[in-house]
Order: sequence, then C-alpha cells, then structure tokens
Amino acid sequence: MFGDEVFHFGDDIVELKDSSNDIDNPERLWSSLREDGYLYLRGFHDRELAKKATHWTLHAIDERGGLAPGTDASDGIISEANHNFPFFRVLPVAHGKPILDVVDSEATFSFYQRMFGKPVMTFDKRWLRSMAKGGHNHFHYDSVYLGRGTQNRLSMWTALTSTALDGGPLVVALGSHEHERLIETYGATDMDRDLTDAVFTSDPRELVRDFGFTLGTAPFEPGDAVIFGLYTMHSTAPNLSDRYRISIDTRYQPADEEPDERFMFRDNGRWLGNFYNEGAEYTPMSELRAWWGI
Ligand SMILES: O=C(O)CCC(=O)C(=O)O
Ligand SMILES: [Fe+2]
Repeated sequence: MFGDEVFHFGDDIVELKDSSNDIDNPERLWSSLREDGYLYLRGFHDRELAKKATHWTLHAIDERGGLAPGTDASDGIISEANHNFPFFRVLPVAHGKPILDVVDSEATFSFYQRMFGKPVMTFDKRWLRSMAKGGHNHFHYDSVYLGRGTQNRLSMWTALTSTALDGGPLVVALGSHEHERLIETYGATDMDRDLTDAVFTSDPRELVRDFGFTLGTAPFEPGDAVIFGLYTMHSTAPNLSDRYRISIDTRYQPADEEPDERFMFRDNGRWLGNFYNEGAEYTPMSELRAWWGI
C-alpha cells in the first residue's frame, strides 16, 4: 500500500484501536494516548456535517477544474491533470462554514475542553487537503512543524472522504512516541529556526526494520478522527484511487497557554506558516541523521 513497498493489513500493518467507546472518559482517553501514542475515534464528528464539508470542498475543486468532466461532483473523480488541492491559505474554502461546522463545532470544542480541563483554542490555520492520485505525505513528528509554545497540544486528523486502505489513509508509526533518542534529536528540531529538513523519512520499511515500530492505519469514513501529540510519527499512504482524498488536520490546546504563533493571524490577515525564511537552505535529513547516529 506504499507504492513500491507492499504492506499487508492485519499482518505487517495493523488496524488502529478504536477508542470511541471511551469518548466520555478523558482519563481513559489520556491513558490510551500515553500508552498508544494516538486516539482513533470513529464517528467523532457528525457524519452528515462531515459530508457537507466534503461536498463544499469538492465544489471548490470543481470550480478550479479539478474534477473529471461529465462526472458528478459528489463522486470526487480526479481530472486528468491530477492536481492536489491544498486549501490551507484559501480562506473562503478552508474557513467556509461547512468546514468550521466540523472542526470548530461545539462538540469538538467541548471534547477538547473536557480533555484539557479548561477552555481551549485552535489555530487559524486549518490544513484542508485534497490529495489526487499518488498524493501522500512523509513520516514526521508534528513538533518539527508546529512545536513552538506549549507542548500541551493535540493534532486531529479528520477524514472527510470515505478513505479505503489504498485511498490515502493516515498511517501512525506505533511506538514512535516512546523513542527517546528520536524525540531528543529529530523531535527537538524546529524546521524554521534550525533550517532543517522536516521529513524524517519517506521509507515506511525502515521504521519497521530499524526502529521496531509497527505501522497502524484503518479504512476511514467521513467524520472519523485520529488524535495524537507532537511526538507521534505519522504519514499518509498514497492515494491509489481515482477519487480525491479529502482530509483536514487541526490543532487544539488550552486557550491560556502559548500557541505556535506561526499559525495565528497577524495584522495583515495572514499567518506566517512554515518555510518563511525565503531563499534559505535546509540541512538535509541524511546529514542530520548521520550526526545523530540514527
Ligand atoms: O493528511 C496528510 O496527508 C498528512 C496529515 C498530517 O501530517 C497531520 O494530520 O498532522
Ligand atoms: Fe502531521
């Protein structure tokens, strides 16, 4: 399922454990998070609201010519040009009501408020992604991209389209949240401060072979969510289907703790984001890894 590298579900890649039965028990959820490095919450968001958000995003893709001609927009069939549509900075889309009705919902905020035991906030940047065929991410800790301010922060990856195993699901490297050496070296980098490559590896096999991690994933339905901290390595598998894989990742933390200012609006109505050092050269990960000896 990773292109060249074939993993078999239930064998060398396992199904994430669904914690949705514990939804009203923050203590149990925290204990799963500490132990497993993630929370998989099936049906976390209202399914109908999630589908509205999908529809909204597909409409935006359609307006930009991204859908195959003559097909029904709701099928999300990718046009020949096969463009990814990250809507991060396209606020009319990424901050549209149907999107915020999911990730900023009363239910979502009250969930995090229960988890943190106090009022919470989310970043202005919301990572709404539409992956075309072949599109995927690479393994990383979120700390490297968004680790400034409090460490008391959770990332949530939400599936908006129905995402089969070959449709580009989130993949978690199980055990990576307990790898001390990785956390104190790679995990301690800040890509924009240190001018370092942010992706740890694109090779899932080495994570299994050399680090002893097991990969975990699941087929996702609209509104299913996976939650993890700053030091859980994850990626997405390639979307091998003909349909867009749409997902959104958002961050939540206590409102009275320091956010990562890079993702909050500034006076110009934009956020700084990553890669703001124009023309900078980033130290290659291979060089960093040689120094760290990992
Ligand atoms: O959706 C993706 O491709 C990557 C998601 C991710 O890295 C995240 O949710 O933090
Ligand atoms: Fe991430």
